[in-house]
Amino acid sequence: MKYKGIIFDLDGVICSTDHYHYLAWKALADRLGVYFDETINNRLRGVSRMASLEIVLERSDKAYGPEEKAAFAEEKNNCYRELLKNMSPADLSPEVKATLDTLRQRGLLLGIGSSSKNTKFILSQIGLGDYFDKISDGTNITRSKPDPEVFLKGAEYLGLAPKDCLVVEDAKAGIEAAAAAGMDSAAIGDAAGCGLATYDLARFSDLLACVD
Ligand code: B16
Ligand code: MG
Repeated sequence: MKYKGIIFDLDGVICSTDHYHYLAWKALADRLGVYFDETINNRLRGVSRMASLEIVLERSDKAYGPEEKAAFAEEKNNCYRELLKNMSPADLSPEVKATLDTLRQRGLLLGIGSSSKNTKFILSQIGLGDYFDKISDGTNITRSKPDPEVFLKGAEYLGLAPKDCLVVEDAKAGIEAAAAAGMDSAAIGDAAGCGLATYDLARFSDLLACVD
């Protein structure tokens, strides 16, 4: 085996919450009279909540202080969490679940490395509440991807050296974070083709060929 563990990004890798993020940011932007569309939403992938807010407010004529910004982020998150209640185990693709099960059967440790502070809620919504061996997420980091902190903590929680971990990511910032952590990476979706990953995946199950 090339690796002892795999650290998965959550949003865009295990499941898709993009549309819910979009709807919640759009509701805030509309209330503030700020233009927002799907193209701007794509720039928020893998970016922390406060950094996402800064991107949303780029189109605003008004400057806001830290307290107003904290309130906006909370407003967006409350709306987002309401929308996440619509998620269910049907939002976990059979291909993703079967691939995870196979990786586990092969003896690999499986962890999460996500920027999201809603990781545990999302995992429980899609029926994976107790599935992963360890979770490193937005609640235990101080620096966002492309900083390697979330993956280094993930490896530490799994009890593994960085060189024994493979990261799976859909955001370029996440692939950069894996490289900065000294870990190989597999890019899927948006990040595939960025030229920085160890492997590019056309589909999730292609991961099985990367670990042999
Ligand atoms: P939250 P990931 C990221 O998750 C999302 O891709 C990004 O769009 C979001 O802003 C960020 O989590 C923070 O999420 O507001 O739930 O704390 O891709 O790193 O799993
Ligand atoms: Mg992601």
